Amino acid sequence: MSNKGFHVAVVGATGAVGQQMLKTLEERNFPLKSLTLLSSARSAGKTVSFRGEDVTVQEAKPESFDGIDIALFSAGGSVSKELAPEAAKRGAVVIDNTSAFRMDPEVPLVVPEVNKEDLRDHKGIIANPNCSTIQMLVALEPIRAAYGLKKVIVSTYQAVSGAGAQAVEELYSQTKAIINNESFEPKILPVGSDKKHYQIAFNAIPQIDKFEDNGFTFEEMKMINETKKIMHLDSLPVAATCVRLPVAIGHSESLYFETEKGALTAADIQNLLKDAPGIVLQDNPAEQVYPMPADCVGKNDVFVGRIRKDLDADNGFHMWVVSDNLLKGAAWNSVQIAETLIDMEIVKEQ
Ligand code: NAP
Ligand code: 12T
Repeated sequence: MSNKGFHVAVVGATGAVGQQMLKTLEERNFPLKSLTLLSSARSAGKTVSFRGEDVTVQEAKPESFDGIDIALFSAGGSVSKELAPEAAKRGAVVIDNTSAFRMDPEVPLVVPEVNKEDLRDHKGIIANPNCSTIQMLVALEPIRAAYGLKKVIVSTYQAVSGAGAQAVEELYSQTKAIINNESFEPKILPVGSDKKHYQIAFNAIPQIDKFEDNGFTFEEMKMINETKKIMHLDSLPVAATCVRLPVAIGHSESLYFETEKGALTAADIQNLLKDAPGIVLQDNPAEQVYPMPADCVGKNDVFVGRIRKDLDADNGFHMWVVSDNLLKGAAWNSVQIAETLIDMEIVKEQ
């Protein structure tokens, strides 16, 4: 650690997202005065390697946040509801990865490529959007800014790591059991279900998170409501269908959108996205070039391809958007928010 920088805490440091947060802080050479790793009592006392040193994980308590400048939360909604206000009260800026505060009007919900100016309004807690929302909005924002958006329809193909380390373990163990002709009992997926669990290996489950009364799942409603909030477009029509696939890492999305401006071609959209921040364009059907989750693992970018004009609807386009759900979808977007707070001098060194 150094004399310059910030006192940072990571809550949920032993989890699938927390581990990627630590890797991202290392890779970005984040300016750290100290690093506090927090978890539940289960993992307290374990050591985790950071920059070649062993750091002991501690049980998260309100007092854990005394003296902390920036707290990255990724330990589930109930932990955030209880401890994020405690951290904020002690002067930390909280960047929360759960859905606990995302729709709170007092809490900025931020994708830096889209709405970093909203960070200036924070009151101690900033929310990191849902993973599927983030990658969709990185791809849509340049189109909104240049041509306006009239409508968005998205279908997702989501990786199991979005549902935590236990869900990844379930995919591996079920795959092995099926190959070896052994019996197994689904226990984790779909998340949000307290009634039934289904096979994920060699399957596709059209439920992520619990069902709402309107027939949409909570994951689908997160994509719909968060998009309107982040883009400041309360009346933009958005619809989503979220599906879990037996992929370990990397969410894919089939996106349909209509622009306000007419007479555009697929080339216009490609030209816009090829130089846009946070995007890598991989779009060359002649060479079978398009994004796939296996290629995006470990990368911070959002990959876009298969851009084509709809055959019937005026101003309608289709595209395919892929990103590492644990990085831009979670850990990297959170650390990027922290870096942006420092760049914009919203958080200053003491
Ligand atoms: P995970 O692999 O299951 O890890 C959960 C982490 O939370 C572990 O470090 C665990 O510590 C800790 N934890 C659990 N209960 C706790 C408690 N009472 N007090 C303190 N720490 C506690 O899950 P994950 O995939 O990393 O996801 C964690 C959370 O991040 C999710 O619940 C979700 O809210 C959020 N998330 C957001 C996105 C997004 O779209 N932006 C994506 C994925 C996840 P132990 O080792 O002690 O159990
Ligand atoms: N249950 O919005 O299961 O924090 O993939 C993100 C992903 C919750 C969230 C998942 C989830 C979130 C999942």
